Order: sequence, then C-alpha cells, then structure tokens
Amino acid sequence: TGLNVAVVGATGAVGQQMLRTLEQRNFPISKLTLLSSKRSAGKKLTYKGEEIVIQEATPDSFEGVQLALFSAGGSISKALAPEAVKRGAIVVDNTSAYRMDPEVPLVVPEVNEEELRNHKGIIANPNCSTIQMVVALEPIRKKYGMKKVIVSTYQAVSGAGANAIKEMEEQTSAILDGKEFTPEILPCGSDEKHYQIAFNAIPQIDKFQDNGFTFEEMKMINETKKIMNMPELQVAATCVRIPVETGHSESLFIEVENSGLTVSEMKSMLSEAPGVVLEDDPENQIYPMAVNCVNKNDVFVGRIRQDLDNEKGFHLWVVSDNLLKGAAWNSVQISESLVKLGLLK
Ligand code: 11C
Repeated sequence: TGLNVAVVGATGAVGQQMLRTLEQRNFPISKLTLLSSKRSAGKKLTYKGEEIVIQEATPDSFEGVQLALFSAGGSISKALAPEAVKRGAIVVDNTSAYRMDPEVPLVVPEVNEEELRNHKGIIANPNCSTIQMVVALEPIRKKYGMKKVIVSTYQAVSGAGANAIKEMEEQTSAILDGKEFTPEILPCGSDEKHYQIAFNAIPQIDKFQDNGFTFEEMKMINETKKIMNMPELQVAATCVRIPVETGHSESLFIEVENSGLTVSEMKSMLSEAPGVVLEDDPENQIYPMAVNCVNKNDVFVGRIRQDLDNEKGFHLWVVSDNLLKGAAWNSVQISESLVKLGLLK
C-alpha cells in the first residue's frame, strides 16, 4: 500500500534531494513517476535501488497521481499544476508561481501546519531563505510577539541550481590556474550582466524590482508575513550570494513586542523548538556554520545576543541546508503532514 506519487523536475538540484528524502523517510509510495521538461526526458534515476526512466511531463502524466511534487521552475508549475489538480492530485509546489496567491496555503509545518486544511489542490513551499528564518522566529513570536525583523543573507550557489554550482567550481579552478573565464549564470540567469562568484560576494539574488529590492528580498518580506499570518510585521531583507556550495546563512536583527525576554530564555525556547538545533557556546567557539548543516533537515541557530541599545532587540545567526529544509525536506514534510491530517489518502 501507499500513494501514487509524481516528482516533477527530478533531475534538478532540489529534485535529486527530493528523491533522497522520500527514500530516507520511507514515504508510503506505491507508484513513483519521475517527470521533467523535454530536455531531461529519457534520463534515468534510481529510487530504492530501482531504475526509473524520466518522462516528459504532460497533462496526462498526472492521470491517477495522488501527490505531485513540483520543482521544475515556475513556468512548468503554472502550466501543469492545475492539470494535476484537475486529475485529482494534491500539488506541493516548490516554485514561486503560487506562493502569494491568497487561495494557496504557504506552509512551513513547524509554523502553520493547520493551513493545509484550507488547501484547494495546490500547496506552496516557501523560498529557502524564508523557511529557515520563520522556523527560528516562530517559537520566539509565540511567547514574546514580533515587531520587526531585519535580515541579511549569505546564500549558497546551489540555490541557483546545479549549473550555478558548476559555474562556481569552474571559476575557482580557472582563477587558481591563472586562466580566463566568462561568467554566464550568476547573479541571475535571466538578467543582463553576469559576475564572478568565486572569491566574491554578490549583493543581488534574482532581479531588481521597482522599489530597489530584489525579488529574493521581496520573497523573504512577503512570504514571512503570509506564513506567520502577520501582515503588520516589519520586515526588511538584503540578500547576498557567497561562494558556498550548500547551506544558507542569515544574520537576523529582531525586535520583539513584549518586554522581559532574556538571552538565556531565548536559548531555552529555541532548544526545545521543533526543527531547531541550538548551537550557541561562544566560549567554546560553537556556532552554526554552512559546512556543518549539509544533508541535515534542521535549522541551526546561534550567536544569540541582546542588542546593546534596545532591550527588546536581539541578534541571531541562522543556518540551514537550502536544498533540504529550504526545499526538498519541507515539501516531503508537508506531504507527511497531509497524510497525518488525513488530507491525503
Ligand atoms: C536562491 N532562494 O537561493 C533562491 C532559490 O523561489 O524557490 C529558491 C528560489 C525559489 O537563489
């Protein structure tokens, strides 16, 4: 017994983690179909030791599918997610196509699992940098309220896909070998100019919007308010790409609503919070680092300090595997919640 599941975009950086995560969690699957754009159709991937040939995704691919996990880019989700829903599937979509649609729940199970009950077929998985941040914010908000969040990110290249990882590696070798190279992908494939990522930090992720913020920054701002159900929350973000392969890091300044919070209480709340691992022991130089979060599902929090001028202000450092909690694991976790809540049978 199990579910008829389709994974759309199985060959991508997230898609591959999706298969690994489904396998590791022993998710109840009776039939697994791997789908992709025409370009990757015909390739093979292994699931639980069995080879599966990837097929081109078409509307009819979703006949009989109960759960479809989409991670093949916004245009494929826009075209095919409604087709999957029409054929009776629940879609968990990992792109930004439906996230801000008021009809679509945007879910991080540690924060708003109950929103799943309101789904109309499509459920959106938030942006990676948003997910890890709200997992750390929610336990604090619950007890002390939340007024303001200012975040600066240090984001890994795998967030921009498998080709961006390759670009960083090739540039690094070229520089070390004293060879020429031409940046082609980062900071943003569809933008006009491309810059070196190796040995650099680029303050642009995705395209600039009319208000001077990038789309990645606006995703963090708008998605955070929606997931936490706090339209009034003050949020600002600066998103930066750094030459790390996997693991997004974030520096947060938060201002809570109520007085009385101390660093030791925040540490004890976070150490008991779902999905959070506290790594905060400055005396022994213990703090979260990108290299240590890879292949782990948790969100790591450390460097917790009270602001020196504002007793309701706190600083935190938050790190997580952007392909797992930021993408594949959150999608599989949503799927497990759907089963648990009896919404997927
Ligand atoms: C990055 N956060 O690191 C992006 C990737 O909206 O799902 C995720 C894009 C998204 O480049």
